[in-house]
Amino acid sequence: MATKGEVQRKTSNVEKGKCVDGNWAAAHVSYRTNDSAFIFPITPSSPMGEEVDAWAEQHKKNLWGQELKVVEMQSEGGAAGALHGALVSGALATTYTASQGLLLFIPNMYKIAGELLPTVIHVASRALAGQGLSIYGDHSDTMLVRGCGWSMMSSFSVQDAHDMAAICQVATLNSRVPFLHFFDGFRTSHEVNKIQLISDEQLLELMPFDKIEEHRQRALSPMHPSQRGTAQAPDVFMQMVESSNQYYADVEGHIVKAMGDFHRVTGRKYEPIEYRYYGTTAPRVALICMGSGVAVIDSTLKHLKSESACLIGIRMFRPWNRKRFCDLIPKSVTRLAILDRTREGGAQGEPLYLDVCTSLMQEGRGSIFVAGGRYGLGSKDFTPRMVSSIIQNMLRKDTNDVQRPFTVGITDDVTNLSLPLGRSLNVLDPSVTQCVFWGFGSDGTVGANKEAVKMIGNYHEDMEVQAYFEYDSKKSSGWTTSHLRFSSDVSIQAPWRVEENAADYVACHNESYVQANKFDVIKYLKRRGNFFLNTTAAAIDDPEKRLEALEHLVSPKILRNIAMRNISLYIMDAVGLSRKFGLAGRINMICQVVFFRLSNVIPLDDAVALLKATIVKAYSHKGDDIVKKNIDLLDAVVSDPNTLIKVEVPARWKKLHEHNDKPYEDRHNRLLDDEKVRKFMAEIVDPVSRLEGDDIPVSKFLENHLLGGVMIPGTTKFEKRNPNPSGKIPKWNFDDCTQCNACIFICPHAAIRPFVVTKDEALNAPFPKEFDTIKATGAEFGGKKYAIRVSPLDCTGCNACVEACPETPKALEMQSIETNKEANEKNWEYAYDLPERGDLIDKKTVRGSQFQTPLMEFSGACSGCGETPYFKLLTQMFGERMVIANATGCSTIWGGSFPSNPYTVSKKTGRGPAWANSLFEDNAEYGLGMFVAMRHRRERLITLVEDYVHRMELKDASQKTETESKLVHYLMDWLEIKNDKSDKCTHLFDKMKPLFEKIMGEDSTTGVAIPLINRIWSDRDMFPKLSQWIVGGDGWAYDIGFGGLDHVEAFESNDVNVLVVDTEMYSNTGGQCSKATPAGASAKFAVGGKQQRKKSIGEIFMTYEHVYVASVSLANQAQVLQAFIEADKHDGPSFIVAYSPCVQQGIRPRGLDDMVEESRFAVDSGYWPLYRYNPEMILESKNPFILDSKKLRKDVTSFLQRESRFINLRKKHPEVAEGLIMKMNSDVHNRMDHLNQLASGYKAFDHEDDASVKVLFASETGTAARLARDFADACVLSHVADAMDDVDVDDIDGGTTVFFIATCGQGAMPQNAKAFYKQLCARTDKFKEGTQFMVMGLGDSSYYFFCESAKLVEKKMIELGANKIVDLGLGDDFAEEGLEGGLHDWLDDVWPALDVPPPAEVPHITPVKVEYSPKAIIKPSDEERVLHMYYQSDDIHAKSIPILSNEKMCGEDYDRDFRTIRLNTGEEMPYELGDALEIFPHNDQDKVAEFLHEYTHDFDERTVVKIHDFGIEGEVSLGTLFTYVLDLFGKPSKHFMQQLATFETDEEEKKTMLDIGFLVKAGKEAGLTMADALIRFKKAHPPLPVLLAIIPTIKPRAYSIASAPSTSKNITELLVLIDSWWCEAGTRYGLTCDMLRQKLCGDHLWCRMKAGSMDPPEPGQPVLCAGIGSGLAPHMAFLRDKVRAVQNGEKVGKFSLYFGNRKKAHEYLYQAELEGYEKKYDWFTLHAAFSRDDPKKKVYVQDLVGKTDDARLLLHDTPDGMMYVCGNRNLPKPLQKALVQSFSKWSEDPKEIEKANNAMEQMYVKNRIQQEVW
Ligand SMILES: Cc1ncc(C[n+]2csc(CCOP(=O)(O)OP(=O)(O)O)c2C)c(N)n1
Ligand code: SF4
Ligand code: SF4
Ligand code: SF4
Repeated sequence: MATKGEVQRKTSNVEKGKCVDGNWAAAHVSYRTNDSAFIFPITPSSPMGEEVDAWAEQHKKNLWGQELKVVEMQSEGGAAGALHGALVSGALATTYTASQGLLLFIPNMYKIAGELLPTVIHVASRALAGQGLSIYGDHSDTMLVRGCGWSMMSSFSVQDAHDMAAICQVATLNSRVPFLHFFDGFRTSHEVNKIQLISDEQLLELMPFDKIEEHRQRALSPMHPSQRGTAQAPDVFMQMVESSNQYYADVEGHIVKAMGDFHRVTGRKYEPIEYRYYGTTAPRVALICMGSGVAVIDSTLKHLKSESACLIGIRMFRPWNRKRFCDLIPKSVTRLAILDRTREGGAQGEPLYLDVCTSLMQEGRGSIFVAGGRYGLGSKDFTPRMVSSIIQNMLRKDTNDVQRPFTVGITDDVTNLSLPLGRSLNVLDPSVTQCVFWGFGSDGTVGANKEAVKMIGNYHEDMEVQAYFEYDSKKSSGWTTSHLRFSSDVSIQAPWRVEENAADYVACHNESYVQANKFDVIKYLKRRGNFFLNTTAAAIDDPEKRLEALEHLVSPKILRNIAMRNISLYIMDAVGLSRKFGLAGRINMICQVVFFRLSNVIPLDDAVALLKATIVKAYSHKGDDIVKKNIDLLDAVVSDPNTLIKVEVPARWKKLHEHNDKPYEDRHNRLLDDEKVRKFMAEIVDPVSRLEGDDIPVSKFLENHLLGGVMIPGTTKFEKRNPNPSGKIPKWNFDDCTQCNACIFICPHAAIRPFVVTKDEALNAPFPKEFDTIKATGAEFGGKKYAIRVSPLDCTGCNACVEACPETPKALEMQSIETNKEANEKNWEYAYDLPERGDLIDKKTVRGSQFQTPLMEFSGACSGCGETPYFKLLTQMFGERMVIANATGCSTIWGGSFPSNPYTVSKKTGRGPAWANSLFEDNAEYGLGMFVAMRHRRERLITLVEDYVHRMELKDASQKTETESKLVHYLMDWLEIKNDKSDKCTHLFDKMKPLFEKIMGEDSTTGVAIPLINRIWSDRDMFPKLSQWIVGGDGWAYDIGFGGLDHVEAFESNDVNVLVVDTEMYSNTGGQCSKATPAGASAKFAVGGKQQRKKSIGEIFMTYEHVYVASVSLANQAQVLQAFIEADKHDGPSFIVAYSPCVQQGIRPRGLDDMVEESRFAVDSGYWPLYRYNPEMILESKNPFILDSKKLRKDVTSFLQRESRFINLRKKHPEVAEGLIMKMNSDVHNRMDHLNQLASGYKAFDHEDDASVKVLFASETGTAARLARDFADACVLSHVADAMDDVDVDDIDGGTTVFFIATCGQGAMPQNAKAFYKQLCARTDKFKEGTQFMVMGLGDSSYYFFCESAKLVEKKMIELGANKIVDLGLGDDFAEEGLEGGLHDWLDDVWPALDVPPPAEVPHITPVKVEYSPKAIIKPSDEERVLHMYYQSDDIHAKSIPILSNEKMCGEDYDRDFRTIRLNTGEEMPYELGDALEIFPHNDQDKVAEFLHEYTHDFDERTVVKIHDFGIEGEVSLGTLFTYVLDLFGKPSKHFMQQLATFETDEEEKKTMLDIGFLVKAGKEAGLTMADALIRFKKAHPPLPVLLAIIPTIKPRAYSIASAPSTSKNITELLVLIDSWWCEAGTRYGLTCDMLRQKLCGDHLWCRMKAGSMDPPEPGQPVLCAGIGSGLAPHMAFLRDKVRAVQNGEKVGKFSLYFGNRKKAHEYLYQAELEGYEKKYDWFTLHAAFSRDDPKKKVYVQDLVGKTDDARLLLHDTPDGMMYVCGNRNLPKPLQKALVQSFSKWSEDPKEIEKANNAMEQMYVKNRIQQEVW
């Protein structure tokens, strides 16, 4: 054992001491003594591979003058095979590995040993994944390979790791037996220590060159051919195995000799087994141990000068020499404690224990009492105190009292194996200075400490140093601790953390750690020690105020301890200082100055000089400016003693109450309503998060049901760890927000969310003023408000949301977290608890998806991580029915680090993603296993359900309970929809669940079915249609897991979805190269730049043809969403590869703050193409490949310049980089050409000529793109549709172009058309003759800027001389028939204009699934149930509401019928001011019966059918279906006629049907309905399933509400015009009107509440309302609300009402009420206009607006005045004119008019004019 004092370290023949860690030490020898290394990253051994790779790149030479050939393999399995191959070919080869990696070596380890191939592999020993994954150290991996036939040598320290590497190398060459050299992962591999290095000359002196020669001569060679690895029969195999025995017998001799030679050359002496005893008499107890534990025991015994205990340290574990071992046990020893750092469940003892026991038996020492113990699993700290407790245990008088087996380091209160710990024990020499530093992940503390240790160690020869670092499992922004020790007197052998009360100096670089409920940072500090705190309190000049600030900040417990223990407290505002010098956040250097000043380890001046040198070295590559700033800052801190303040600790701190930190459950009371969660948080999470997890006893893990590594979901929401070094969070500027939710989509931490809230909820917020809301757009959100809120304590300040906001100006900006801090925190908590409302909206749009609560939130990923947004979206889309198999990688660390679980459950249902990780290499197989098992279980469930249903159907009604009948119904429904990939099955199960429970809980009439029910129940988890996801990083998918992944994708029946988050490197292990790393990038293991291009993995899977493949990026949110939906829908395997910006890529200049921009650059430059390959399209005879990013908009070098991984290579090796970048450039172009060819698809190949019509789209949400693609498919002159930005304006010159253009927000151009439009505007040259075009615009007519983008493009095209061949098409989202209505009309003109036939294909009809039921009649109650099911289905959500009154307003005989209808909507259907009520009408039953009788003899209104559509699952009569569901008496559309015509055989009749003239005429003359058309063209006679498909369903009609909820909460008043029209056959009524005019008080209506399209005014706002006819309704509501406000004493703004109707005498609606208000209130002005009173002088509303001043005064001159317009479509235009008149004061000056016009337009832009028109 090489310890100072006893080892002759300072011989003349050694290099100077060097501060290195264990990995470096082993790698340093290994590099020089090998030819090649086959590597693969795994913690904690990866740094060995990284070091040797870096040295090779620097052209360092091995002993033979060559560079080590370093080859990274795809897995350790691969590395093992390659190692074997290299060895057999005569190389000196090696590898570095650990843990799971070592397990993958096992088969080859047997081979290598069997073939007696000499090698030394180096293992940083680590735990194996079992119930959980641990990257930390123990001997589980090495002990598992002890049977492979390798010699195994253990190192105890960093010096050993270096020396043993050399000794093993010599011994293996001499013995031919392969060697495994191991040292403790992290404890030794990452501990920095000062060691003596062996020089090249010394190594050369040791190397047995003759043996190397022999090894080479034994190699495979055609010069002397031989054969290896033959198959052997039983006759010879055993003898061959036994033939190598002698070699094993000789190994020990070779080791001893190598150690002897090593001693001779270096002066350091080692033994295969080491004996230590520091007493003077004779020991009674011996402790047996391997690894760093030996050093702990040794230090303890030395300190105790123990008389009773000695130590036997095993260095040579294999071969095991029992004689050597037993001979070392003194005769006096009667008891042995054997310490294993591994656990073998179920074995009678661990490996070392077993070897010792058999040795004692065989050497005649069986009388010795033996106890086995376990310690230090997964890097549990092993300390002198534990050693002492082991000795105590062994010295118990009676052996029966000795605990055996035993454990140390934990409290095992279940099996009671653990030993109690005695008092703490400081075994270190007093000369050792101990220091602890608390840092914040990535703040540079750890790096600075590493530098400091080296600086100190190198300062003078005698200075000994040691450093050890700890981190939490967060990917960044977690805590770090650095444990440093220094001594100039003694060597430091102390492989354990600095212990409590032992440190001389503690520094806390993050002030949040000292707050209450955080860490006990000063527990390490000894009495009178120095404590340094970096805090903003230090910036306060007034000492008393400073103290107050400290008292406010620091936990009373810490303050009290400081005072009680006479600790010297120093503070400095390092953050403020660094900011002053333009180095925000870079505090590490100045904190180092404080350390040197207070610790006195070396003179301050010298330290500062050294620090400056470090600065130059570290920051030179960032430019002189940065170096200067750092040095200036350093000088400022050194020269100004006031920067560091010594705090006069007040006596009052002694009296502070120590225990006033709140327990966890109090702090999180709001969230902890589940007892199980509460207990888990209090007993497990709380101590772990305070870093007191070591103290949790075993029982607590069992009590919390964590056995087997199970963890409860959703715990990250409790952490609130404020992971935000920038101190900034986004602020929402709601005025500029269009509610697109792009910001929500991108947030990596789910820390920003949209909330849909009621007005009351907004008002009840803890800080209502700060709870900004705007009216939620979209009819789904009836009366609700939209609010964006940010969680200040979860936001990482990454800026991604701001960047993603498409508006100009942005509707989000970063602001200090301190602004409105409390309000923001409280309002977030409040909003977080509000009801989830995602189910109100279709989640298949980007906007809709983001209203779904993410079921993955607040993960531990780096700020701005590009992986997490994809996972979050997955949970939003499929979260309640998804199962995830996650390959080991970053996503398992941020996604599953105990006890932080970001995967959570829905508050509403308790359901959420089920997540599990197996390993790195087997994830695809693991996920497939899950899928196969679940499919199998589901098939069983289906059989059981079918059996049950069948049995129950055989029974008559009297034999079944009502519950059973109901359940059977539901089960039948489920059987029908069981394969529907949505939440439908889950919802159906929710309905069945109580029925199951009831049946199982009560005596059933059908006893026989009960066992069946129980069996079904036991598989109930299979009722939902699960979505299996297999996810992981590129390292998994491209490399180690590729074989498995390929196998899973290869089979069509594997309905699994794969998501690969491609960071283009192994991010989790620190950024090593994978096959996804592109050529030209430098990464670890490829520091010299990767030479090969990355594999196009998507294309590989496309070759199977049945795999859905997509390549996606966050740059195009709609495409990501579409790919996810398509992948899930695809019946077969899917594969999505997603570009994921990562901190390891070194994005410049702002790191991951630029994540969105980075993604855009990657796509725009073609670096990351976006595409989808959907096999389902083949079935529709369409090209399955769609290239979603066609055009290269940027040069690829513009992307490469943004990332360090490319830039660094350029700096280091410009010529290499140049070549690689050129290669990348040509790769990108070739790939895009190739993808473009695929996208042109077979349509292009079918036609020799190029397409003569170009189809282009501008699409924000994907709708315009979809319509354009459908058009391109249908049009024989076009091939494909492209985004406008994917072509140049020149490309359309001279040709025909068809545009599909959407408009977003207030008239903005969609993202993917902006560049094209810019080009168009910049163009001055006219288009060539023959350039022609047409535009289909898509928009929402409730916006002023309806189809604005389309209009702009059309205008520009015309200006540039292009010929418009079809008028602008207007697809209106707001229209009843939706976009399609306008589209169909437009298409009618398009086909003739292009001179092509309309698409020949038959309109697509999907028949409704319907079958005739054997039942002759259906019970009315069953009909009722079905109707309820229909109206309450997901798509409808209506309620049955009673009518309170239905009164005519205009007198009985007046020809127009205005009515007020009052409904008792009650509490169940609350409404907001300005809402509308939608009423579902139904047909007349008699008319329906009449129609059916006339239509067919095959069925009539009584016929019972089973149906699975329209949200109905079950049996229903056709009478009911045609009466309530189908709009049989609606006007037939052209589309309906086209569909009907497909069933017509008579060509003449068909022609008539398709003749639009016929439709118009028949409508006019007879008010043609669909029923009429079906009878008229009776011969077409579509069968029932088609009939049900082509007749549209009845749509509700919306009526504005005239009452105000503030005065009439439960009663809703409608103002309705019973509209009728005349045709030649007589008066016709609209369906709803017809129904309403007949409804009486007490009748019920099916209704649902809908948001009005206008955002109601606040009482104080000035308002101008203009309405005609029933358009008065919302104005009445606003007015009534104002009146209520006045009655409540509120101040109200002016209200001016302009109302118009036909005749004053009859149609002055609400006349008395309005005139009453006018008289009473001076703030109210009434203007009424009647158009038919005087035929010569028609007065309209707009006339009055134009003539009066109100508009100018209330709107133009008052900044917050609002205008509301309600009436028919003809109203807004003349009103706009009237506004301009009023605004310009009737001026005729064009300038004034233009000004007024602009003011009016601005009002629209700012949403100050709102309208509801029909
Ligand atoms: C057999 C095995 N070898 C190595 C490792 C170490 N390891 C864990 S995660 C990882 C890299 C993961 O990279 P990638 O799949 O790209 O995912 P990312 O971390 O980038 O998300 C490695 C090498 C392991 N866990 N198991
Ligand atoms: S700054 Fe980053 S973490 Fe914070 S809300 Fe925005 S996207 Fe989310
Ligand atoms: S407009 Fe900006 S702030 Fe508003 S939802 Fe969209 S991205 Fe978010
Ligand atoms: S993928 Fe990159 S950015 Fe994301 S957590 Fe891992 S290292 Fe951090």
